[in-house]
Amino acid sequence: SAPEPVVQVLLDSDWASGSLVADVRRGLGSRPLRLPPKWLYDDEGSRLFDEITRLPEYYPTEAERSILAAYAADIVAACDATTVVELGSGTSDKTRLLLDAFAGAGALHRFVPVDVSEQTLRDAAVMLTERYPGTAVEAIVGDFTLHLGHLPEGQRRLVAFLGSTIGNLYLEERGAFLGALADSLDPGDWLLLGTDLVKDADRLVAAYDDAQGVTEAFVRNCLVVLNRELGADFDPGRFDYAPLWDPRTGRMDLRLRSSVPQTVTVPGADLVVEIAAGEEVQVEISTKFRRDQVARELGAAGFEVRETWTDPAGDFAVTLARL
Ligand code: AVJ
Repeated sequence: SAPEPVVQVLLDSDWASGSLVADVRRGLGSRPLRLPPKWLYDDEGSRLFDEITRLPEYYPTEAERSILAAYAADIVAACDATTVVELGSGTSDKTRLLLDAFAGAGALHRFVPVDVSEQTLRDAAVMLTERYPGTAVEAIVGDFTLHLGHLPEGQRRLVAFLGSTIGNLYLEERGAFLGALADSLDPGDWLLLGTDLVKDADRLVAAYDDAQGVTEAFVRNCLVVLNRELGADFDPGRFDYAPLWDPRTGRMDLRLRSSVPQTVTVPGADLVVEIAAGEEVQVEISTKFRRDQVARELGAAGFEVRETWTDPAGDFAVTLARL
């Protein structure tokens, strides 16, 4: 019979427990109002995000895929890893380009996908076990900001953090994350980081304000999550979608703006929130980088950039760095 993937569960499968309540208390209990983007990815949110990646305006997914398709063999040749860890792995769709190259070179001894979504991860782990028969698949249901200390040891590791997910973090959070990642790795281990690059404002705004309104539905879904998980009484119709490109911070800020003064109760977080007309809830940021900035932030955490690949248009970068 086919080998079984190993799945280690470090997260409570009950979404309403623990960190959602803490995040909501912190984010909606102070100003500016804020919700961490992690909670956008329930089943419906994951479905909507998948739809986003196929929108004509949303270039990052295709750009990164084209980089991995063109340079996966170069990435394998440039590093000496035999364990690949993927943070925020989802379905590991694009990652298969990388894994195929590692497996083709006989260098894929172990693959460790890490994701908060248990079912997606279990399904992916079964699929990957079948696709890479010589590879031990050791999945971790966990949060990449909390569970870096649980990464398996014993082989040279490459940690892949793709999709510009790092752009969801604020500058200080990126510093803390990269520092914690460096702490959990050994000197000589590798990081493969996907980052979306600064570009024309019109293209950036279009990528987050698509004509079909899929991104708007994705951002609004966070209110539905809070209503379901914490018994909140958000009326999504009383908020307008307000995406904003800030060239000074290099950020797309995705916000919901209250169109009326309103009182929202969130029983599960023991919270009553008075929201003024025009007041915004910050739901997600998507940082856009310059190449020197990527190198600087990696360097500050102790990583040394070895090589950077971009797509022909220069929209997206994949950076290989060594600790
Ligand atoms: C998954 C964080 C890379 O920032 O582009 C896409 C999320 N949000 N459209 C991004 C997202 C709205 C996406 N990341």
